[in-house]
Amino acid sequence: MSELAALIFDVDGTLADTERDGHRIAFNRAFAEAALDWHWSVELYGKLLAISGGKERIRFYLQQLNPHPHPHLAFPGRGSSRGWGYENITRLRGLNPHPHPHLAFPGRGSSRGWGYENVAPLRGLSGGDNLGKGDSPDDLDEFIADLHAAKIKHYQQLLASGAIPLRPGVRRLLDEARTQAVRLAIATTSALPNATALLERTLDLSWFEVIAAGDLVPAKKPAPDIYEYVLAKMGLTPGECLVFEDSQHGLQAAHQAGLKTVVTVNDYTQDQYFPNPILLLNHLGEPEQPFTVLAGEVPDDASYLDMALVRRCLEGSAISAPLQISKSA
Ligand code: XBP
Ligand code: MG
Repeated sequence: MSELAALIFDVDGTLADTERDGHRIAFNRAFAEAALDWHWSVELYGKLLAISGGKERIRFYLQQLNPHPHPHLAFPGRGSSRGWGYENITRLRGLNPHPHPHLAFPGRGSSRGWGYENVAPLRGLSGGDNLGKGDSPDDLDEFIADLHAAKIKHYQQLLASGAIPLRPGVRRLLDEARTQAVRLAIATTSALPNATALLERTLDLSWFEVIAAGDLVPAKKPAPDIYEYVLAKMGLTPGECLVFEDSQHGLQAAHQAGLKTVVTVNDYTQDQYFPNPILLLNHLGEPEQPFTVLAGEVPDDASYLDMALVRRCLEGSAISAPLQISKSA
């Protein structure tokens, strides 16, 4: 059996509840700033979280929900309607007046497919009203990149205002790990500036030996790539590490990389299906704020996750039966 060498943490939803009151608000502010009349409600955003990555999420929204655009996509210095601006989206809307009624969330491959392969059939239908010069998948990429850059700025402003605290037990566990010289790393789907901004604001960047984030790997969670990257960078085997995640995608990514995982659910993930986590908790717990164990085994007197329990988790095998947790759990 391997000795514990490192803890690897997901960021969003695990270190802090960043999604509903952080990323979501930042997306909406970026949309408003770009004069788009898009709004991601708490409920809709919960569904959109099935798509990993902010840029990918915007692309999916454009592709699958065919949103009602505002006449101006105003990015300073870019012109008001360049490339994938109003006229193009309007054209697509006109041709497809009944947007997809459901959020079907197809597999990762197909959710990437906005661009010429989708536009081409519509061009045919438009009776020769071809898309203009400069309308290419590259233009859409640029549009999404601009929108996402604006979102990053708003997210960082939210963090700077102190709007997003750490979840219970996170700071305590990290402190304890550091006193025991257990190495620390981050594996997140979020863009690097967003991850580092949260760490700087709430913890200390220098505590983390590796911060693997965003586009560093081509395939985001649930693909295992980000975890495989961290393991390679640290020169560790999966058996020497314990992962902390909050979502099904995260658990899948870690499992596929062969890593044992503790899951701490939150409002957005509490109804997800978690096959075989080592431990499923509502949060890591504090001496004065005990955790609730949703699946897995802990000693009778354990009320929060400390390093002794972390080591026990690494020794244990995953719980045997896949569990579906319920809201009341
Ligand atoms: C979090 C995500 C991210 C954030 C937005 O995944 O899915 O997409 O919602 O991040 P994880 P960016 O919990 O694995 O970190 O806008 O920075 O991409
Ligand atoms: Mg997460």
